[in-house]
This record gives sequence, C-alpha cells and structure tokens, in this order.
Amino acid sequence: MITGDSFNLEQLVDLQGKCSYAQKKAISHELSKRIRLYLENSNIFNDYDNFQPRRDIKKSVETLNHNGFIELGSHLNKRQILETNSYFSQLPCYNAHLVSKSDLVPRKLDAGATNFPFGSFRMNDVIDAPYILELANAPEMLALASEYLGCLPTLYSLNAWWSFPGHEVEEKMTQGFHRDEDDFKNCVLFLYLTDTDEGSGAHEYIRGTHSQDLTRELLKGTSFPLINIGTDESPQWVKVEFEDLFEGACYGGDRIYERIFGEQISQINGKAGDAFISDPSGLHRAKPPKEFSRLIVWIRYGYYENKAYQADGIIPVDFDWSSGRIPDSNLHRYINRLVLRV
Ligand SMILES: O=C(O)CCC(=O)C(=O)O
Ligand SMILES: [Fe+2]
Repeated sequence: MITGDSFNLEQLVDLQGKCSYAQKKAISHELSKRIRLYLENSNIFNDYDNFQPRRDIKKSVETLNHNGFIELGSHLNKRQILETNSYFSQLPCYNAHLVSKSDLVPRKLDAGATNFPFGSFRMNDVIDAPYILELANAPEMLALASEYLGCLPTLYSLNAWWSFPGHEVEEKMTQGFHRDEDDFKNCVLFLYLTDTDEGSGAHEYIRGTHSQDLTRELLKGTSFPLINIGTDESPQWVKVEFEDLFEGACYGGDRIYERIFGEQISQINGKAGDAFISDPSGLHRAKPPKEFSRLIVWIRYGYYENKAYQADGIIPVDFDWSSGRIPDSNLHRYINRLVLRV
C-alpha cells in the first residue's frame, strides 16, 4: 500500500467512510505527506521534474483554493473538438450520467439514447477517445492537481456523458446541488465538448463552500441559522445547523443554498473545448439543458482507490504504453495506475 505500513487499503476506505468533512480534510494533509515520502523513497520521485507546466499555475491554485473552482479556458481547437465529438457521436451511450448507474443497455444517438436525460460512455471508450487521456496527463493539469492535493495525484476516474434536453428529471442527482467527497480530498478537471450556457446545461458552483472556514465567513452576513425558504409575504423559516451543510452529499437543499449563498453561485459558461477544475466537495450542480444537448468530460484526481472508485466499480483498462500518447515513465505509470493497466 502506497501510504506506508500503518494503513492498508481496507482500513483507509473504512476511515474515509467514518470521517466527518473536517476530519477528511485534516487527514488529507497527513496522507499527502506520506505519499510524498513514499514517492521520494521510490524511483518515481526522480521523474517528477518531467512535468514543468508551461505557464505559471500559482494564481490558478490560489483561485482554486479560494473559490473552489478555476476556469482554464480553451484546451482543444476547432478541429480537435470536431474529431472528439464525431468519435462520441458514433458510439453507444448508457442512460445515466455514469454507466454503472444505467440499465446497461447501449443506445446510439439516433436509436433511443435521447429518450433519457443522460447518456454516458464506458471508461475504456473515454480513454480511447482522442485528446482526453492526453489532457488528463498534461503537465499543467498534473501540476495544478499536485499543488491542490499536496502530492502527485492519482487519476481514479474518467467519464464523458450527454445531458439531453426535454426531460423532467425526477430524482435530480447531478442537477441538484450536492457535494462529492470521493476521497479525503479530490479535484475534477471538466472539459466541455459542446458550447454550454444557461440553456444548455451550464455547471454551477457555490464559491467558498469547499471550505468550512470560508463558509463560516459567508454565513456571517445572513440570517443563518434561521433561513426563510418561503417569500417575504408568506415566509417559511427553517433552522439549519452548520454541520447540516456538510453532512453527506447534501442533496435536497437547493432552496436553502440559494437563499443563503445566492450571491456566491457562479454559473460556468463555456465554449466547446473549454476546461475548468473544481473541488467537488463544494456545492455544485448542472442546470438541466433546455434547448441543446450538452457533452462533458470529467477527469478525477485523488490519492488512492477511494470510496468513489470502489463504488463505481472502476477497473484499469488495457493500454499500450508504447503508443506514445502519454510518456511511458514511472511517474505516469504511477499517476494512471488505477485507470490504465500497468
Ligand atoms: O453535470 C454537471 O455539470 C455536474 C456533474 C457533477 O455533479 C459531477 O460531475 O460531480
Ligand atoms: Fe457532482
């Protein structure tokens, strides 16, 4: 086990399950320290110098720490977007935002896929897609994830899915505000593959809600712990404990969050090819698309075979390390070990 002999995987997953939000964040410091030590003592650390980001990432990390997300601008050109979209458009997808949550029936776009709110792709298809694995391993992204997590990241999930308009989503899932605490700490690189705005499924993030300290500050100017989820004419007051705002996935509280954090909600619009990184343990959701279908990719970075990795039943896929798509180095084999067979 990479974290040293005082933990094994089962214990670590068990610990993650038992910890509160604050405890997980505190333990992430210790965990990243141990991972750094492990890497220094192995021949992996020697490869670390291989990725020097082309541009200074300090500012981006500051923004990520402060807001919980950072927009990174365009990472695919027009030709690359066309190539990627036509690749996905020809493949069957599955009727949930994750294949493991679908009915496992493959459906193509012109053969039933759009009858459902979501259509996700198998991880091996995402890895076989052009440009995505390369983006996941781009020096800039690895440097950002390293800085945010405190050590070299581990890629534990890649996913791509359509959101189709015209569906009332009964159980809101990703379209209601929630937190994803996949690991003790984790971050996600999102890539829009279609132009995305208000009417086409923009991602929304409540700035500062990835940090309990920042959240405490935000609440100071509000009526918290009493919150009016009704109107001024017919108020409906509810009392909310601070801990309630960080308990589990936090689904079902949209009215409350909109009331107390309204000013903090950022809508992340973007063109196809635009990327952003977020800490999904902060409150976020997708706007249900009204007019146009949205295609998006997630690339998730954490520390280990965490709870989400286990829950989603992810297993590494066959990969030709001599393909030249990403460097065949100990560093890259380590980072990708949970998604690519080494
Ligand atoms: O579809 C979106 O923009 C949100 C997805 C989401 O909640 C997630 O990937 O964690
Ligand atoms: Fe999420």
